[in-house]
Amino acid sequence: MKGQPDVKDLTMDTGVQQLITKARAEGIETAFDRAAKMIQCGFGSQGICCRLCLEGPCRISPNGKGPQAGVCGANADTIAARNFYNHVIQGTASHVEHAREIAHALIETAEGHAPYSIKDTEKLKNIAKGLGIDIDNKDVNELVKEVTALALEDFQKQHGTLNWLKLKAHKKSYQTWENLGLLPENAHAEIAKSIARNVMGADADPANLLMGTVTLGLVDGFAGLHMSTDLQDIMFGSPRAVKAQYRLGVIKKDKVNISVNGHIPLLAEKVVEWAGKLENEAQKVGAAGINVVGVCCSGNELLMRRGVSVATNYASQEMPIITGALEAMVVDIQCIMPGLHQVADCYHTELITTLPYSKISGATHIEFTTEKADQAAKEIVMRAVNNFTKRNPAKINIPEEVTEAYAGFSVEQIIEALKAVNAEDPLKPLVDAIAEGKIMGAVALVGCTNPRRQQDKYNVELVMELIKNNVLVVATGCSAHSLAKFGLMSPEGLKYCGEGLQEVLTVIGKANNLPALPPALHMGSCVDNSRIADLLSALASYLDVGIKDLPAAGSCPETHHPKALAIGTYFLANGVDVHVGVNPQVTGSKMITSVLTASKEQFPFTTDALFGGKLIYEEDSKKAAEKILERLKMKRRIMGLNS
Ligand code: BF8
Ligand code: SF4
Repeated sequence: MKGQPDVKDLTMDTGVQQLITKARAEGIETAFDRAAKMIQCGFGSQGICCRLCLEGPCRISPNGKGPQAGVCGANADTIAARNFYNHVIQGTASHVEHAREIAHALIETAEGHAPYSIKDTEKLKNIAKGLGIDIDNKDVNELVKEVTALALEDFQKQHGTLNWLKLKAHKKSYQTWENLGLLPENAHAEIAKSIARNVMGADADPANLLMGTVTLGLVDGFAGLHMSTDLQDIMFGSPRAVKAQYRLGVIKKDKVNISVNGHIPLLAEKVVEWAGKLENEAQKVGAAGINVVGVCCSGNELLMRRGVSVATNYASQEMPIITGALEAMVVDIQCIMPGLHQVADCYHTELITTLPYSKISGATHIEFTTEKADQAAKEIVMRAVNNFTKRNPAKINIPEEVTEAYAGFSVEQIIEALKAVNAEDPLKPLVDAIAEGKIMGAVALVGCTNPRRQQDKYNVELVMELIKNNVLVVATGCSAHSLAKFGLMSPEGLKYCGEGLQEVLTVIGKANNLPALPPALHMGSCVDNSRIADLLSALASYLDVGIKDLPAAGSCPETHHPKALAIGTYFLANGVDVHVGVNPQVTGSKMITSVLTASKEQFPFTTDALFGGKLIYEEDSKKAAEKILERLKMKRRIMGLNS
């Protein structure tokens, strides 16, 4: 079609380019083309459009020439603060609901009502001990019941603070939050309070609204991210290093292909299990077997624990369907494009929703409950098998490329790898390398891909720049997939690293029978950003400093989801600098922009002054890398290290 952008400008992934071209030829519109057509609202882009009541919508004029307050008198600062808060509310609610689902599944498992088992009893015992539970003479099911009772208490307790916050928070961060009166009470109450205070005519003090946002960021971190990861590890096992395949070439022409897309691994795990059990059914319809592939964070969950291949990440989630060889796309919740349905309609692919509160009109709905997990998974796999015969061979076009890369770097795995270098004091080699300047610092690449940005380019460019400057990189979410595709999660990526980092990765790699560790370590899905926090917390405790003192930062160059803002708030509250490469929609307020992005020397009331970390908004990856490096060096100087 005339006027459409060149596919090369939409994504760096040649497989995705191939399929956007195919979709265009078939008259199918994808997210990339929709994004190119979308006219962005200038007011919304700057966070100064308010739709909180029916007096509005009200828009503040950013150039000062038009209205400077909404009908009720709310100014740009209040409106931008509320909009930011609303994003964080949405993100937090998503993660908290994820954690609650897993807690319930664990209880049902312990009570014998759900067809799952407890895979990591070691982690169960550690978490139980950390929560203050006496573990002596108790069997696994008793311990699960006690641990999950304390998890569910975090959704209802009326006094004190979250059990998971007490379990996981670094003591210095805890002190800061307590001193500022920011400790959350219970997850559900904090979400409800946040909605109530953010409503028209309630809290209108932008500074106070931002403090409320931080409390919610803590809820996201502890009752969302940490709780989800911990309970999932107990149930499905803590990840260990795996070699896996990435890119659309993991879809196999001769097999029944099923993709899982979403976040909560309860159903995805079962789909993999049933795919294994029903191989013979696939052979009956002429297929060579059943191939489950991952998309987005469900993909990461299966990848980390089972080495399941990842087909693609967020922005290109429609592409597996466009190969013409996908029999079913199974989705649960979050980051699932409603547009999948329109694309699936053009093929034989069955889009299957599974949760009662997350449906897409026109999709097949097979309700998933933990009690009936086996029935649901079996039905899904059988539907996919039956769909194999409905393929249109003329429409099949699967990109060939596949990249091999490592994943599975839980904190447990990282410590294990370090123990091969120093069994008694595993963190010492890492800390020494940081002190000697062989490693300049650590950056977590997190978040998404976004159809508005050239896919993978910004994630990859930023990391290339960082590792060249000896920054150790860990990654989660869809951004990890970007890095894997371009060789940064394999020992071959060593050639892109600076000398110091090369040396350290080689020593640790060799001690673990690898030529080197990959320059970027895949730590999991988005809830697994908790693993990054755990690693930082362990390093801070080892050095007897705060997390805020470490030369560490987070970065999401291609993010799109409110969850990323919730996660970012949690890391800012710990004093970790957070870079975003996509407009955070607050720039219409000088005050909010300053609080979040100015350093403590520039402005007295900033997240930098209060917590020790600030937001860096920079769309250009090279410039972002420079800004991140500058902050890492500043933190090194404060710690007395050479920069
Ligand atoms: O939680 S990285 S696009 S799939 S929001 Fe979504 Fe972003 Fe992917 Fe996972 Ni996270
Ligand atoms: Fe307008 Fe105020 Fe209503 Fe927002 S809350 S829409 S600014 S009147």
